[in-house]
Amino acid sequence: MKATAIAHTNIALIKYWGKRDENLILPANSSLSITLDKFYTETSVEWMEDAKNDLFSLNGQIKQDAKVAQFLKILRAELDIPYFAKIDSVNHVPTAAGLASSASAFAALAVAGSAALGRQDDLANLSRLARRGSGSAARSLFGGLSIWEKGSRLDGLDSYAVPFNSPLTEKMAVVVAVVSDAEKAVSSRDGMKSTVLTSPFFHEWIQTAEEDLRNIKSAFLSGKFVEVGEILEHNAMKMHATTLGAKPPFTYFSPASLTVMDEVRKLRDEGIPAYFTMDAGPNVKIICLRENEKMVSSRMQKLVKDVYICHAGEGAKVIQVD
Ligand code: 2P0
Repeated sequence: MKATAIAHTNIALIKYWGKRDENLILPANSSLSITLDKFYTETSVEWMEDAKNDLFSLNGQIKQDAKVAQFLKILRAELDIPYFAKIDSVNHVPTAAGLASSASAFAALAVAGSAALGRQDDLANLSRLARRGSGSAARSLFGGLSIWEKGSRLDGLDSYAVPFNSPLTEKMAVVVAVVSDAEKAVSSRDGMKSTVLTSPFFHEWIQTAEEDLRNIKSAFLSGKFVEVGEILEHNAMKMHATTLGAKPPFTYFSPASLTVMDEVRKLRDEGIPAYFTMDAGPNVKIICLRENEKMVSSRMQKLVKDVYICHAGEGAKVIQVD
């Protein structure tokens, strides 16, 4: 009754920002992401017939984590199992990368939790399960590009991710410019909630995000990188604009994020197609073609401390069953 799984982090190119159901973690809009090859979480789950409580360790240290505790309750209900679990999780995400790991964490936990019961859940089901831990985790089930369909059902059964193929997937690089590894002041969960409740821009964000998704899919299918880049950058900036309209207003931009964005614009002026995106923190991810990744990375190294070059990574998988 023990299994180990790995899942990689992902970066959204069309962002998930806002829930239509907080409890079931159902998004207000569909999103599209690329799974990264460099950063992943490895998690083993052992369901223990005699245990009186769950035991969770992260990077070798026992931790109390409310989101993990809640997710284990959901796993027990969904997988129909009465036992508590022993969970050992290791994040292969350098702390200095300042990248959120909840996507890889809950994807790995869902996959290992199911495999430890000897179940053969399909990927859609595992994606649905992972979503209950953290929305973006639904997308980490798949390698390359993945689309999390928002679905329309109240019970969320049609809200899960599916893989999406493009001739660009293997040609692209994601250069992560680490501006800061500090804990974010406003968590994505709280930030999203406040935006939904108070930002007058939220409605427009949702309307245009669906349009962005349609357009980026078509650009990806026809292999038009510049179009992909323009859409993803605009989409990210619109997401961040909603936070300035929230009450109280907040932003994930830091002065250094803006400096990095300026440098990306300069690269474009010089003829290098490179585009930026940002998540619920100050680090900037630059999407470019592999052929330009070294140039982009060396320009970023002059501005920030840490830079990582990533490519499309693989989907979540079971690596051991004991
Ligand atoms: C995304 N983010 O699409 C967006 C863009 C951050 C900015 O998904 O509340 O940790 O656990 O569902 O998945 C981060 O939010 O939030 C996120 P919950 P999650 O990647």
